[in-house]
Amino acid sequence: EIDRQWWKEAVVYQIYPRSFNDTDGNGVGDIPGIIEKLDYLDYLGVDCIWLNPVYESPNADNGYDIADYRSIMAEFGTMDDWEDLLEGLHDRDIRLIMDLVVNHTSDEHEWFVNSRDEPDSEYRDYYIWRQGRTDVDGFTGHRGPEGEAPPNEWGSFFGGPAWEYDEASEEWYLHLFDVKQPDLNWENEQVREDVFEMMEFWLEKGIDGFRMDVINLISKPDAITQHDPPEPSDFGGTIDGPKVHEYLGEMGDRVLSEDLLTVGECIGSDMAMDEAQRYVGRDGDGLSMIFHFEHVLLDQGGEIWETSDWDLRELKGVFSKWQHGLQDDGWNSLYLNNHDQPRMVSRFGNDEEYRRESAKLLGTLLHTMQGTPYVYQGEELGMTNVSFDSLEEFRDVETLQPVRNALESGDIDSFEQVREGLEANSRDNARTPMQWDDTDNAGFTTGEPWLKVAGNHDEINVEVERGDPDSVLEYYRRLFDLRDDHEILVYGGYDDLWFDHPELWSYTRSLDDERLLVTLNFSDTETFFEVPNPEDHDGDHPIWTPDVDGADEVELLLSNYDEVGETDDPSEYVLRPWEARVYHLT
Ligand code: ISL
Repeated sequence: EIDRQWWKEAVVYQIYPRSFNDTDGNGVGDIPGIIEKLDYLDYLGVDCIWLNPVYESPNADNGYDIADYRSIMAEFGTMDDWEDLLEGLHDRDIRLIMDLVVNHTSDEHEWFVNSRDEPDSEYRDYYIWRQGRTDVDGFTGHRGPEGEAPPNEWGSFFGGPAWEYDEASEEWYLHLFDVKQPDLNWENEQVREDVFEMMEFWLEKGIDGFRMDVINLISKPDAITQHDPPEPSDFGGTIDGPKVHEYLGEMGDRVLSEDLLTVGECIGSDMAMDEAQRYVGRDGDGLSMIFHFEHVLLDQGGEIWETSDWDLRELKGVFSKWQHGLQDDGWNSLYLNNHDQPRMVSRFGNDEEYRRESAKLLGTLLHTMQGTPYVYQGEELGMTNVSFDSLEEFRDVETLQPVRNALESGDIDSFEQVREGLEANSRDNARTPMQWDDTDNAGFTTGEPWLKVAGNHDEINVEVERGDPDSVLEYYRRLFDLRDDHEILVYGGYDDLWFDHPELWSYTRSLDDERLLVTLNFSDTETFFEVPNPEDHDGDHPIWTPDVDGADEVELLLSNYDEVGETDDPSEYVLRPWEARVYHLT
């Protein structure tokens, strides 16, 4: 029998408030701006909003550096505005999940201010302070006073060392991200208690769950206390650290319940399925789902400006692994975009000649897998990556800092040298203002936008797409409707069909006697599809052969090209460039 949950059936829409809609003309989006667009969200038909951090913050990392967990960033509005937003969403049957950022705080959070300035206070141990090393000859990295080396050689995710020296106390604190994002010490029971109370504060306000930022980094390995450090940049045991499940289990017992949507962001390049199940399985920590990174790392290189070639079979392999891995125990999140990722259509599709087709194809993929789809603002319009003419046009710390470091050290000579890579990879691609209309600032602000507006906003925007039956926007609305109408899309099992095909991604979904057949042509050319002969199949995955003649009803549920005959034989046909088809067989 099916284990039904609202969060399995939901489509989640992610709002990055800074870039969504500005009502006061300061060039920064705000909460009243989201309220102004409630009817848009209602028309769109999404079920839940994930709101990126809106808490008080000095914005070293756009709100992921929180100075006060219980108040709203003044730039975004007030707590009253936030409460109006929650009410407006709930009135429209849209739920709200909040970003929970508890691996680190801002260095301006009063816990850290006390921790740094009052080394004898109870707050010292809220963060991770260590002595430096004096006995390291070969160390070539950044050193503290008198040549002291940091406690170990970890580098920050944003470039440079992960330790910062404090002159007053002559110790170093750990920051896996920016120097203004000191890591909390989860070993300290009082830290955990304060975090859980803060979560209760928001739950009592009526929110429907949490998206948990880098939650698999909260438990640090013993290595940070040892003077035999891992290689530079090797975080070793920080990922899925030794006590992460103990801490999350405690959080589960204390504050979480099954009716909440909880999604843990878990960084890392290759998670074993039994580890995944410790987070989301029946006997796991009780999270609804996690965000893993395996698919979005396929085209990445070592540095922020480095890319690597990806192959469709690798992408299929990642999805297939997770589809099968959590099919019977656990649940998947489905995403290609978020505020940290370049735009999917520029990455995995063709953002020029086949922008519409490929945006729809990728949307089809995300909404016809087993799991909960996450749609990031602008994805529903087919928004693309942007071009940046100089380093000054970027805003993101993850882009700016490593490039500045590399320019300074001479590792690179100029912006031009890394421009192409940054244009492919930078998180700022995702953060350009939402495109509402074709006016100068795309209807986002009457002021000067905090980050440039994409040049193509005159053709890609809500106003032109709304009501246009061929638009990406209207197609996304159909995808949401389809999930509402067909339980098989939510709960059906997944099987690969013709897995080793280099350009075609085809699979089936099955629930009782019902079948779906999905075929996606990931190429600029026509590609022939036929249901493969099971005898030619290597047998890695069970294969289902649609008995087309035997089916009572063959229905073309969805296609991203309009002229497809409903009577076309679904067992073999030619797919046009970036064509996607979903057949329903009963
Ligand atoms: O790995 C990344 C992109 O592929 C990084 O951009 C990102 O830092 C990582 O995914 C962790 O992300 C989360 O925590 C960061 C914050 O900057 C991101 O915006 C957030 O989503 C630190 O809080």
